[in-house]
Amino acid sequence: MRTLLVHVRDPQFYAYPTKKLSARGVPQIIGFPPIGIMSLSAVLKREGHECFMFDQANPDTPNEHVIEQIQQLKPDLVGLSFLSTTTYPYAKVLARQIRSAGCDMKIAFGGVFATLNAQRVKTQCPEIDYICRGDGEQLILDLLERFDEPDTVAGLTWAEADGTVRHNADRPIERDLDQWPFPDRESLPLDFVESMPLDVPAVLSMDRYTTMQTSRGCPWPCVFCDIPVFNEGKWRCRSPEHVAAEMKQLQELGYGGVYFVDDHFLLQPRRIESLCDALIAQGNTIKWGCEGRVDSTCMDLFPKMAESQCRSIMFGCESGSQKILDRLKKNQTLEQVETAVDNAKEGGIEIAHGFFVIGCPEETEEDIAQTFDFAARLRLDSFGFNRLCVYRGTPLWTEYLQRGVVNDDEDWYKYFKCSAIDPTVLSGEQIHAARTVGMKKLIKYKFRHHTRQTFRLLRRFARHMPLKDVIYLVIKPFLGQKKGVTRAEAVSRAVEHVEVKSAAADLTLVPDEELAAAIEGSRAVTAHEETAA
Ligand code: B12
Repeated sequence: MRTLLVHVRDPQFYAYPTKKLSARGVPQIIGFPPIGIMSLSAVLKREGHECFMFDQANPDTPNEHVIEQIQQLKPDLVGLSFLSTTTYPYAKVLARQIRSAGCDMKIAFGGVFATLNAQRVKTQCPEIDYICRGDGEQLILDLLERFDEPDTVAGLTWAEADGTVRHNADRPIERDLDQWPFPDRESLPLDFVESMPLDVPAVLSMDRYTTMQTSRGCPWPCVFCDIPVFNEGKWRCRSPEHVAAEMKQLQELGYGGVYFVDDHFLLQPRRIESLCDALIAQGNTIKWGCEGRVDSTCMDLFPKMAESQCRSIMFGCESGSQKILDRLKKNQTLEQVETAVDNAKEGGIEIAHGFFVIGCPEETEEDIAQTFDFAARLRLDSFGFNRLCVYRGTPLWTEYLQRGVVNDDEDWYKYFKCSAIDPTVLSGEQIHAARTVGMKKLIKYKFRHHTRQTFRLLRRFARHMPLKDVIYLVIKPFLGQKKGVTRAEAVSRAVEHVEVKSAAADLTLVPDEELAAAIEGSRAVTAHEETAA
């Protein structure tokens, strides 16, 4: 059968075309590749199905183009894949446009947001035939085989002819991940490069870049994360041999950077050790990066990870206040954060990155100041400070329901900065002011006390960004507010994403009837700002 898969995304959010062709002669995108649809494509092709992929990070494949292709290729199934609440508005509009162009094949949604909100999504989007929940590999095969018996496909949400929504039983969590082929990265005529201006400096290189998932899930109950619900609190992994074989294939294909998008990579010491041994034995040259908790028991393996080309580890540090760490149910201490970062640096990891959140419930300006001071003292090479947001499916959302801060029926498809809705959170202005003060202190401290480390990082930035933009990044917190968008501000916005994230959050609040116009409007504003810049 023939399937057409689209990775839906807001092209202005986390994906920037470089406006040049890659060495392979295809458009080059700064961003993460859509390994969800790439994984499905590999499985479909292995079973003899045809599969065509589109990633809307590519400015040449807007909705109109995708619809034209659907009309030409006449697939049996169109699968729309999207990650988060922020992309749901775009997926909704695309589905409606496909239907209004007269296409009548089956359409399916998949991904984390659709999984966690399946029945509501099916009710709000009657244009969609199926919501595919959880892992998609076996599900999509079963669906193609039993199109006309949707009640027999586990993990499917669909509707009877009279509109009654049916929510089939969950699919048992798949533990044997080695059975799946490596993602089909070569069929999509796009190359990805990481580097700036992403706000997650995965491995910071200008080489051909991709992501890989070596395990799925995370069992910890952090209040802001929905992954334990998506994975039923379970963690499962691929064998080290399977992962090493994929790295070998990527090396042969000319990839230079790989980021493991596992929810918690640093979990099983024996597995990591075997993987590193295999990578070292096969002469791996790909720089790789991963994320993990600071209470990992794998820290004695950091030197071996570095030897196998692990360049970066991203830690969920979150806060410099123990009170806030406890409020977020991080189950970690400030000492553990410090030890993990020290161990990474001692172990030879080039980039230790810290993720922090500000704007948390019960957080004071003093707590925010402590967070910036803590980040300054830690031996981190890079850091990101995000405003805490709340999504349906997280423990924080459940708390907000109980406190009457959100309402499931009205708010399920929205995404809120906590400061916008929770009275126990400082106001947006207070957080912004505390952030500016904290950032200034942090930058001064880094230059004074971690001088070599800071210059090394700036030099790395300068390899991938114009020097004046790097300088602007450093001095921005010291500048006052200006009117209009300067070129440097546009770059900084791309790097920091603060306004872009805000706009994405606002878009989820727009009523359905106004959605298409709002998306067009936001594109027009961005295009205008780019011209002005
Ligand atoms: C890598 C990543 C990113 C990358 C982008 C990756 C990309 N391709 O564009 C970056 C860093 C840019 C990013 C940004 C954001 N992210 Co993010 N991200 C992830 C992460 C860690 C891994 C995603 C991934 O690659 N998974 C691996 C692939 C193989 O899995 P998959 O895509 O889910 O696909 C599988 C199934 O879902 C299913 N499937 C998917 N689509 C379809 C379609 C069909 C038809 C079928 C049958 C099946 C199916 O089959 C696939 C194979 O099993 C996830 C966490 C997670 N575990 O999912 C968070 C996650 C998706 N991100 C999240 C968030 C919040 C964001 C941001 C909004 C953050 C922000 N405020 O800026 C942005 C939004 C970006 C966007 N455009 O949507 C949340 C989403 C929560 C929510 N309810 O919205 C998650 C779940 C993290 C979390 N812990 O909460 N993210």
